[in-house]
Amino acid sequence: MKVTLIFPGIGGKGFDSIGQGMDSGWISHGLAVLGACARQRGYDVDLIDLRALKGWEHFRQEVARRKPQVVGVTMVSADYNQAMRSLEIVKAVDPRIITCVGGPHPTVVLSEVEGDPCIDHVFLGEGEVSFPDALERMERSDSVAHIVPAVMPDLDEIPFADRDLFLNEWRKAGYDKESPEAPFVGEIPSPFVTVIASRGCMYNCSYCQPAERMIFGRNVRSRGVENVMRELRELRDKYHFASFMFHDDCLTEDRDWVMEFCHAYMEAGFTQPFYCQSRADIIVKNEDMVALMTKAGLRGYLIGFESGSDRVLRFIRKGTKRSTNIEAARICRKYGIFIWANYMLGLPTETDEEVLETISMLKEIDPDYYSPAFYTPHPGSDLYQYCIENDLSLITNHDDYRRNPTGAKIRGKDYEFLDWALVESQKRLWYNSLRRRVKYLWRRYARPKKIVRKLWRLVTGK
Ligand code: B12
Ligand code: SF4
Repeated sequence: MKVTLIFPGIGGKGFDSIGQGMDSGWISHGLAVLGACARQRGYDVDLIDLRALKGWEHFRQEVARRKPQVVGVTMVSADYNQAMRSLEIVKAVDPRIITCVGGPHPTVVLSEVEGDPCIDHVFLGEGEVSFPDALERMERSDSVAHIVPAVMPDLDEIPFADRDLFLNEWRKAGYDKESPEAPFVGEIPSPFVTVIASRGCMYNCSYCQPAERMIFGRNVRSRGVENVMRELRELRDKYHFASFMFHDDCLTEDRDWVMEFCHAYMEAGFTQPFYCQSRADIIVKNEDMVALMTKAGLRGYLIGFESGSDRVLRFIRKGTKRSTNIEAARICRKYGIFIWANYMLGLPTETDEEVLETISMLKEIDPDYYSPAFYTPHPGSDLYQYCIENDLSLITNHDDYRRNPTGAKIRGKDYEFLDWALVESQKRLWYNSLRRRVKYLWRRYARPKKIVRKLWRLVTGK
């Protein structure tokens, strides 16, 4: 049976955008692992990535040319429009094609997709077991429920994500890099890959939960270190990756796992630098873990600092304080770890003074990368519910679920002031700019080899 998976994520960079930034430079692990699972059961699987196509007509031609019997579309809330348009086109090409959707949006807002005439089956939660099981039933012409319940897979038993599903498609669009992913910051080299070692998150931030628990369950599940090492060896042999990133929501919450991984990584002779997500409180409580991670190759953390106001941090149930955020940044600087700072402006109940506190915190943190968002109410989260109950949401179209700071998201905010805050939050204090400039010049010009080469050129004129 021929199965075509569809990645509709063109909300960020649009059609024909492969290789551009995070939005168009990374694979979907969800589809890559589902593809691997379906192949393992003997199905003929391919993928259409809208980011590698020229437009909707191109998509229609691809569906018609490939003649799938089943399509599987993944859907985050922000991609709802593109996912639904894909499904409409699939049914228009051939109404006999069986259409399946899954991913965060169908799982947390089932009511928006169930019953849609273009969707035959909605898969809840993780699909590694339920999707191939359903394919088998379809092949035997047995009935499959319209809403297919989640089955949690054993993460050490499922195959590794099939990155070639993406790479092969991207190649057709002219992509010529060795791996199907692009580094997102300058200090880590290509080829680059992303890896996921665990699922779920034990924290309870109100702008995120309970959606994460709805998708991945209440408990965090980690793959064994050996299983992750085996995947890294495979990725090294196949794509010769020179750096990588853990996509896990919060890899560092399992300190024992991280310590074991760092030892295994070094013992296996890996030296490739890596990034991962973490939290300020974890960094502060586990400086020895940060030290070991640095030794193993950690180059940077993505940290959700979110706000510089203790009241706001309490309101969003972040479980951290302003002082924790600043201390975490100090520890990162001490170990030379780059900081990618995620933070939000325009949260419900946030005052202008509290926005100023976020700005002043960022000036103290002096991150290497600023990743600001205007708070965007995401379905499935408690804060979304708060916004609905208090009539705050200004989201009228699924495209607005992108949290990029480009438009008004909730009522009662002065977005002109927030636009100013956005710019101001990214201005460094003069002495931090100077320190960074000196460090940059030192790194660029003050290497003994470079100095000798320069002197040589000066003397010889060559
Ligand atoms: C890495 C990541 C990114 C990366 C890469 C995204 C990508 N291309 O996959 C980047 C930084 C680019 C990114 C961007 C965005 N992200 Co993001 N991201 C994540 C993160 C941390 C991991 C994603 C992942 O790989 N998960 C692991 C895989 C295995 O899970 P999965 O993809 O959900 O797939 C499983 C199931 O959902 C299901 N499934 C999925 N699809 C299908 C399809 C079928 C047919 C079936 C049967 C099953 C099925 O089976 C899969 C295997 O179990 C998640 C949080 C999380 N832990 O998942 C947030 C998350 C998905 N992102 C989110 C958001 C909001 C965004 C953005 C909209 C942010 C923005 N810019 O405004 C964009 C949207 C980009 C896009 N089109 O995907 C939200 C989505 C919430 C929602 N309601 O939709 C999440 C859940 C985070 C959160 N808690 O808020 N993201
Ligand atoms: S925002 Fe991050 S730390 Fe908080 S609950 Fe969500 S995934 Fe966990």
